[in-house]
This record gives sequence, structure tokens and C-alpha cells, in this order.
Amino acid sequence: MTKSVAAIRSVKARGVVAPIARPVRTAFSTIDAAPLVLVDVETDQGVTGRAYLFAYAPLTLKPLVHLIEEIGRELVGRPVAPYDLMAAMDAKFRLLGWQGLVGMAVSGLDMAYWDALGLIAGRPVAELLGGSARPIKAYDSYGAVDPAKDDKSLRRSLEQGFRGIKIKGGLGDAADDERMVSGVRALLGPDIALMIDFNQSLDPAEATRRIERLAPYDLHWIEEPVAQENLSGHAKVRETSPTPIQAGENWWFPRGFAEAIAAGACDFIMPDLMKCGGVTGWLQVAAQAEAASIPMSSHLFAEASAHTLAVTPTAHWLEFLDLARAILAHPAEIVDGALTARGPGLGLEWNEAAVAKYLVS
Ligand code: SMN
Ligand code: MG
Repeated sequence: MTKSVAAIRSVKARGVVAPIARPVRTAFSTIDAAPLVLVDVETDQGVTGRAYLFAYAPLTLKPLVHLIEEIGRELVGRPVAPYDLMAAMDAKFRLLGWQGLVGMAVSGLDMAYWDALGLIAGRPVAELLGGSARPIKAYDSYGAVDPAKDDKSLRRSLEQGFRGIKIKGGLGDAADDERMVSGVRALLGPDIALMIDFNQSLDPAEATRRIERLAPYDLHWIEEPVAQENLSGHAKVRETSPTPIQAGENWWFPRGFAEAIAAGACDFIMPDLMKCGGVTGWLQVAAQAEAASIPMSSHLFAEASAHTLAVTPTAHWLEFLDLARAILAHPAEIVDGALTARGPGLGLEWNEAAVAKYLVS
């Protein structure tokens, strides 16, 4: 006798500010702790689907908690059917538009639905989606670094087996970027992939100039060189760039990726599960990437991304930036530079003592 489809019994959200191992210095700010929203979708089958959101700043914790719980209140009794629920959210927010905090709330709920379905089935989400929990190659993601001061940390990443390292540029001038890149390339040697992320900090002309200057260091990709909404600017930089252009963490839902791919904005894409529509949105973006033969990587959310990259035909790299370690009962563990999806579900279980310690709303 098959079980009836699970229904949503309640939705709860909590805000925490969790410590992270190392600050992330970007062109616009330094992230020295992780403001996270923990989402719990309780079902009538005795399991609770979990997901977390990265709120970027403590300022957005309370609004996100409120949004998720208000949306959740209206979903009580609805079947845990991610595709149906996504369609309902599209209709609900059609007039308002769902970029921003609404899109983050909708995407976070979607991840929790899939976690619940995996828990009910007793299987990892990667298997539920028709794939398998297998090692996904990861890169260790840093902020801007000082090759001398960060030497020990960078060498530790190599000892963990990472075959890729990402650093952040755009904090100073082109000479600053070159000093950092040449120092890190000298430390890594020629065979480790080295990526640089400008976090939208340059204009197209300056991006072209800096990419040319960094050409001798064999960078694996140039990430978000210009403003995320400037698709033509991305395409212009890409036209003459000797290095592949990477972007996507700030594009919203499958439609956002369709527009970027049509504009020829980048060589690689890296959806953020919290902005592309959760697991449901990710699957639709992965189909677009396959049709366009575009390698697809993840942004943050390492634990859930290990599941979704396992069923991504053009899977490229998993970003390892360990934001949730402090509040997870079983943090992600890198083995030989790869991350394997943990189940059942997305493999997320809160360390409730730590949640209580870092709770803010
Ligand atoms: C990034 C953005 C926001 C927080 C942490 C890191 C960065 C990345 O753009 O690609 O990791
Ligand atoms: Mg980035």
C-alpha cells in the first residue's frame, strides 16, 4: 500500500549568525560571519524537511524569517509537491515579481520540500532525482588573499586534495590583482585551477584591461567581471577575453538563465540554489546548460549542491565555502578534493545546541 502524498503541517524559520572559519573579503564588503535562515517544513508523515538560506547580512534575517513563515502559513495542508508548489508561487508573486527576498524564500522552501521527500523515501535527493551520491570535484573558495599571510591556509587546501582555488579581485587596482594572482599561482604551481571572482566590481573596459593583464597566469575563469544585470557587458568582455567568463550566482530562476544564455553572457554558469528556484529551479537550469553545452557549477550551499550537481549533465565544479558548518550536526566533509552528497534527503540536520547559541531571530 503506497503512502499518501505527504502534506505540509507547519513551516518554521529561524535566523542565526554563525561563525565561519575565515572571513571572505570581497570588492564590496568583508563577510566575517554567516547570517543564515534555517527553514523547517514539518510534514504529516512525521518528517521535517530542512534547508538554510544565506541572508548576506544580519539586516535581512528578520524579513526573511517573516516572509518564509507567512508564505508557509498559506501552504499548510498542501501536498509536498515541489513542481505544483513552484507553480503556485509563480502565480502568487506574478504581480509583485520574485527577484530578491521573495525569490530566496521560495527557493529555500523548495529545497526543504525536496529534503522532506528524500527523508520520507529514506534516500539521498541525488538518488530521488535519478542519479547517485558520488564525489563531485570541489574548489576551495577564498576571499581576497595575501599569498604570504595565507600561505598556510592555501597549502592546507592542497593537502585536502582540492584541485581548484578561487580568490577575489577588484578590491584595489590592476597591480593589486596581479600581485595577488602571481603570488597565488607561484604557490599553487601550474596544475591547480585558479579562479578569480570580481563580484561585479568592474566596468567592461576595465574588466577587459585587467583580464588581459592576468592572461599569463592561466586563470580557470573570470567570475562576475561586471554588474550581474549587464548581460551585454558580460558578452562584450567575453568577446575578447582569453579566459572563460563565469557568472550566474545573481541570476534569478530559470528565466534569468535563459536571458543570460541567449545574450551570450558567459562561457560557464553557476546558479545559486537560493536564487534559481531551489532544486526545482536548478533542474530546469541544468537542462538549459545541457542544451547550450555550458559547464555548470554551484554557488555556496555545498551540501545541497552535491545532490544537484550529481544530476547535472554538464556538472563542472562544486564551490566549497563552508558557511553552515557551525550549525550542522554533520558538516560537509571534503575527501580528496571532492564532496559526496549525504542522505537521506539533503543530509541536513541542525546542531540544536549551536542553533540556540547563535540564534538572533
Ligand atoms: C560570494 C558571494 C557572497 C558571499 C560569499 C561569496 C562569491 C562567491 O561571489 O562566488 O563565492
Ligand atoms: Mg562569486
